[in-house]
Amino acid sequence: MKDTFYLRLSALLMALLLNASTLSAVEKEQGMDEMWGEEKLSIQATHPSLKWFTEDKYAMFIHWGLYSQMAGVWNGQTYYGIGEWIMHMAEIPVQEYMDYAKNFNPDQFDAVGLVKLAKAAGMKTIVITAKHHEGFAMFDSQVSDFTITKATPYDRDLMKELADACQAEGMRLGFYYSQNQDWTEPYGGKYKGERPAGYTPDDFNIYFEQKVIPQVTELLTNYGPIALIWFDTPGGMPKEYSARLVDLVQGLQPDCLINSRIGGGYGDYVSLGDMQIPIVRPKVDAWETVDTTNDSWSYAWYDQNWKSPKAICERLVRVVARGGSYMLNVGPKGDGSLPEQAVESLTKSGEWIRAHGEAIYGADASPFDQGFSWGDITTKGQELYLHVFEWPQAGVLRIADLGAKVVQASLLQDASAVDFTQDGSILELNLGSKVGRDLPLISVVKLILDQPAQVTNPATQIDGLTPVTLLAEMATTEGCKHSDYRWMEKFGEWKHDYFIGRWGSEDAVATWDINVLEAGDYLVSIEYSSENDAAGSEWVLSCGDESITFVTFESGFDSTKSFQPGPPRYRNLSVSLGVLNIPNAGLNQLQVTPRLLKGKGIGLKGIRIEPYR
Ligand code: H79
Repeated sequence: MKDTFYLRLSALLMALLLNASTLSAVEKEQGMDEMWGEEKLSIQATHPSLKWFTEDKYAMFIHWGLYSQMAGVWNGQTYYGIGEWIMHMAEIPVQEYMDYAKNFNPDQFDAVGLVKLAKAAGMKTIVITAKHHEGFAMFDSQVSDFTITKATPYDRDLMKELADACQAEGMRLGFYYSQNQDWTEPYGGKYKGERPAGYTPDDFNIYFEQKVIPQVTELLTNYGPIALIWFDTPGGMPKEYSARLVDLVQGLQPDCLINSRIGGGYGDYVSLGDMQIPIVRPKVDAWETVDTTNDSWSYAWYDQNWKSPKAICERLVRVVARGGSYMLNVGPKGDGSLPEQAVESLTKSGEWIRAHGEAIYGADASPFDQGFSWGDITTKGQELYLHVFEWPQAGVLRIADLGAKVVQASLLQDASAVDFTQDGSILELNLGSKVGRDLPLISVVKLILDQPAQVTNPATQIDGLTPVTLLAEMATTEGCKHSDYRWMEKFGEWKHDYFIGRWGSEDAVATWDINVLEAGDYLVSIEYSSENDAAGSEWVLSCGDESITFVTFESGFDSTKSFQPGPPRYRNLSVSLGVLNIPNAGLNQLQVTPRLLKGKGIGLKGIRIEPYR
């Protein structure tokens, strides 16, 4: 049952539970994918501005609004989750929320300082919330009184200051604009108050004409060149509105890019699901991952889950290596200052990023569609950059089937030579020991090849040195299905798990292509979840004539169910299966098939293969 359909259904039920009083019929029909515009993966990357977008790679996202001043607290109670949703979470009445603007006084905001921080972080664009779902304009809008200049004690147009600072520092500027949801606007999507008498869903048109069109016009008229306009949650909004926005943006600033969450299948590039870093290269031309420095998008006093500088660098590299761009969010406090930890992690990661900019900016995706156990690869023509996240034990790193000869290998940090051998298809680099060396957060090995890499064998490489995890995303399936399981640990903070499930019969099979660099014994373990009715299922994991038979157990589910609405979150079990002999090096297939199926079988998340020594 834990499939996408079920999840859509649960998202729908969730929406009904939380929102029943204010949802229109159209809104009730949407699922999460649609709400995020995620199913729109067919976009053609033709806009000329995609040139800078695909070269720059890295942008700053800023979530800042009245909710930042609340910091996750309403009436003395803390609401855990994505902070910008506090109006929804705490069910704050519209008038009270609007009156709260009196408390917004961002006298610590320093536009120049912010732009300098983004620069130090290695970012090339800033995209800031001009209006989030709360409906509050963080700019001086003439068509609403719910603005920073009219509803707060503060009277400066900070978006103007930010625009000027960006201009002065050579930083691109973009605006986030919630075009569909507007919780304080009587005709807006998901209005949180009582709809006016005689309301029909068609009245969305009034909101759209009187607020969205004029405000987007203001944003694209009064703030100089706008690189990007970032729309969000189009779900339920008829396609014509998206089309009108496209026309408006193109008419006002033809160079301005539009993300896919404009809805209706429009947009110049694809925004993947929030915080989603793809394991396998997405089959789209231009895309981005949006992510946060901690968990919440907007400032929340308790949220200390800061990504480390190294984690930020790794996430950027993984996105660039899959061909995408990365936009990382910070949430300023209500007074406009930034949490110290955000400044620190951005500055420290920025030092690495700028020092290794050659391997990031303007770089192309890895010639392999997936990463490696030790790290990941970016390229520029005949140059290959190996980003070593995990320094290999014994200092040896192996890659097979590059389809080119290595001419030179060196460390990017100091251009020191790296020893290598290339026998047949296997390249072996000797990085040496890391002991006693002053190494950067991530060491990058630069390879110069005699021609651009030509990978004809994209199978996952089992290098015989490091443990490799074959994830569900990398498998092909027959009679079973890939599923994306999402859950929230705190409100609205979506986590993803991918697995193979819905095993239809004992003929079903999941297959991983593996390129085994060294024949021999491997220790195999699997990670899976299992509902009670699938417990006692029996399975065979095989590679050619060699196999291991095993039985699976109920994995139990997490108690977050009682705290958050939504489907139960099944726990994953990690179980060691035993030793598997792989007699032949080269291309092999690793397969999992049920031998005795109960229920729909397990949710298979991954298989770990480790040299048996
Ligand atoms: O701006 C950030 C989020 O506020 C915004 N997108 C990022 C960039 C966003 N808006 N909506 N969502 C993300 C999806 C959120 C859905 C949820 Fe819910 C809100 C899940 C739980 C609360 C809606 C209401 C769906 C179920 C209940």
